[in-house]
Amino acid sequence: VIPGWFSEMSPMWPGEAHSLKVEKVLFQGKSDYQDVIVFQSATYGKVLVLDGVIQLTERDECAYQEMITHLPLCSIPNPKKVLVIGGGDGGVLREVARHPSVEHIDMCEIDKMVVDVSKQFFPDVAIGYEDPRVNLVIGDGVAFLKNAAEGSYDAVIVDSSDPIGPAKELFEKPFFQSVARALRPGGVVCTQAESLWLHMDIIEDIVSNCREIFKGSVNYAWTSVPTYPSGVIGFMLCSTEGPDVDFKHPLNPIDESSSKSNLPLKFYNAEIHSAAFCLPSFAKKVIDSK
Ligand code: AAT
Repeated sequence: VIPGWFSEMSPMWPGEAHSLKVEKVLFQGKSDYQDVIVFQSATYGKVLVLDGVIQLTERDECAYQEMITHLPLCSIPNPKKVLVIGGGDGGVLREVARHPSVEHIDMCEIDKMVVDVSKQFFPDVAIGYEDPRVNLVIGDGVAFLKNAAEGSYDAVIVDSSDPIGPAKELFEKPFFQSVARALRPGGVVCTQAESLWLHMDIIEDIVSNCREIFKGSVNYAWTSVPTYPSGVIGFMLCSTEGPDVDFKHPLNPIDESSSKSNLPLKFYNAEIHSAAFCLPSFAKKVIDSK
């Protein structure tokens, strides 16, 4: 460990550790679920760390939050009711709020400390909480979905941490089954689905579970996030049986002129949406064969 630097170490990426120079530690706490740290970095703005793992930096959070939100919501006409699991920083809420068709957003985050710390240190991210359509529930996403009314959501976005710690069950088959149950016919889900470079085994499992459960379409997409392990992160995008969803050809573009916030998109556009589904050959072989 180099003094003055944060190194991201985990058994999920053994033998490597991306490091950021720390200017100042702004917050350190322990919640009921995890260790929470916020620090000012030299080159990526403020950084939120849970159990030693980077959740977001101010500089590159757009690449993740915009993609995990707009890949599903721009793929269906008129999304009205949306559920977000995790995402306590509020960034996904900020992005969902760009869609004028949305009438109601439920959000279930397990850790209230993440919500409070984000409001205090990441106002440009936590701005998502100011939207009047948001209903925040503090609780476990697994339990929330078990109790959700059948067929009630147009889209579910699972902005979850890695499968070590409180998010473990969010990567397992019963969870995907309850997501499918909560979606309307032709509804869509987008889940955080780890790195092509590091986690092909996890991705294989998710893909085979999803092919059994989701009778619409099942796709993997990815984006570039320099401060996530290996610099990339992927998403599992699935739809339930019903009206066809062609994720690769978005039909519901964001009309930035109608957006309530004046903030322009930094990363997402229609071209990068389609491109996100192009996979390197080594991954295509595995994912297509599942
Ligand atoms: N948008 C920032 C990126 C994240 S945040 C993941 C969130 O999921 C955290 O706030 C965490 O508290 C929450 N969470 C974890 N488990 C559960 C659960 N069971 N129910 C509800 N919320 C949960 C993801 C970063 C990805 C990092 C990649 N290495």
